[in-house]
Amino acid sequence: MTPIRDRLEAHARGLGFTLFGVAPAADADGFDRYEAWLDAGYAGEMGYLHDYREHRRHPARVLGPVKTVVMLGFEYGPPSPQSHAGKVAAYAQHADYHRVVWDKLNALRDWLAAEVPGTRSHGTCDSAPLLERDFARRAGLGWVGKNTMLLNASRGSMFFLAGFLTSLELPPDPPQAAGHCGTCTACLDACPTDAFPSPGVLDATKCVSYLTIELRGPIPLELREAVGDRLFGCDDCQTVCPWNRFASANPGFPPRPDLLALDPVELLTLTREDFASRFAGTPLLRARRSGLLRNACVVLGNTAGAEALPALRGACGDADGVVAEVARWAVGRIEAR
Ligand code: B12
Ligand code: SF4
Ligand code: SF4
Repeated sequence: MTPIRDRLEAHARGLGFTLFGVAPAADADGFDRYEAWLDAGYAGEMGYLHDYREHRRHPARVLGPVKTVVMLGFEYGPPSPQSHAGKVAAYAQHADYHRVVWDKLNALRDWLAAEVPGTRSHGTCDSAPLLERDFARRAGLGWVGKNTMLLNASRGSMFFLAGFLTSLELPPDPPQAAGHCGTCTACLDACPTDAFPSPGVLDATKCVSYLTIELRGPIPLELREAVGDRLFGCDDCQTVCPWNRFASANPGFPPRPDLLALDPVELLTLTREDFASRFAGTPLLRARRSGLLRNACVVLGNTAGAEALPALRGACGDADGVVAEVARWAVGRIEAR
């Protein structure tokens, strides 16, 4: 009979995970790096990374009887073209991946429990304190590039990672021993905000992804211009990476046409209720109305002409102080042009 490891891999691939590797449930190799990164202040306001800090040392803090950490990759592929200014990062042009990936992880858990009764398993994708890139490297899925992405030599980096922790003992795959960045520095050179203090280390407080998605409150003045036309997230350190010539779209996870046609001027007219219904089931909800309208003002301040002024002047009176302040900044920028 085919070994359970291979049957599990076949089942995971059938569910749409194109990358599969097995790591032992051991201390995270990168835990010291993680602590140093937090202590340097690079996590900014992402308090959840400080909470349960110690839990990331060993996966047993997530699932007590864990013996094996299976790491999986689910591709979202390169960005699709959009009809207006205001780029949405490739991963966010689709339905919210969390629900999609969690459903697949639950299906994998149920399948394994039926195959090997008594097994306990728990799947996670951003939902548990697990250093996902660290375990992915350990499971042989790829190396950590100078842009800090987990990169695979046949698939690039445009995929989500998920961890499947199980009490079943499986033979581990060899860890990825070496990186394949060589002398390349394309990602470091392309970063619009110069967010890498050194290769392989990201100061999240400068990263456009953090500034447009995670940060509540105003984007620091000195970084607004560099945000450019990025409305939600950023892909620059991935799109310039030569390994992403191998990144491919996932027919099982198509982009949502409405997210490819977002108009930052129109976004400024969204009420709280409109925002909730318009973006239900999408990753953009994470920025909340305040964050998304703030970002729309920054994009318009950087790219638009006088045609955006009426909407921006309307936003100057927004009850949300963050939106109102950035709208005034954008009006000033357009008038100065
Ligand atoms: C916080 C976070 C962010 C922060 C900080 C990102 C960062 N680079 O640290 C912000 C908001 C900026 C961010 C942005 C993005 N993110 Co994010 N993010 C996370 C999250 C929740 C935690 C990451 C973390 O702990 N960072 C702290 C640093 C220190 O840890 P780390 O990056 O994981 O790196 C570890 C290893 O690489 C290891 N390591 C590195 N080199 C080496 C070498 C050796 C020898 C060893 C032993 C270990 C080692 O050390 C580190 C500590 O363990 C993870 C999900 C998760 N649970 O892991 C998603 C995650 C990393 N993000 C993801 C994505 C898709 C993105 C974006 C592409 C989204 C976008 N388009 O806007 C950008 C990419 C920006 C970038 N260049 O990283 C994916 C990445 C998939 C992949 N292929 O790598 C993840 C895994 C989410 C998921 N479930 O798929 N993100
Ligand atoms: S996602 Fe954009 S801003 Fe963030 S590190 Fe990469 S290139 Fe820089
Ligand atoms: S762009 Fe070059 S240096 Fe950066 S991750 Fe890709 S191969 Fe490595």
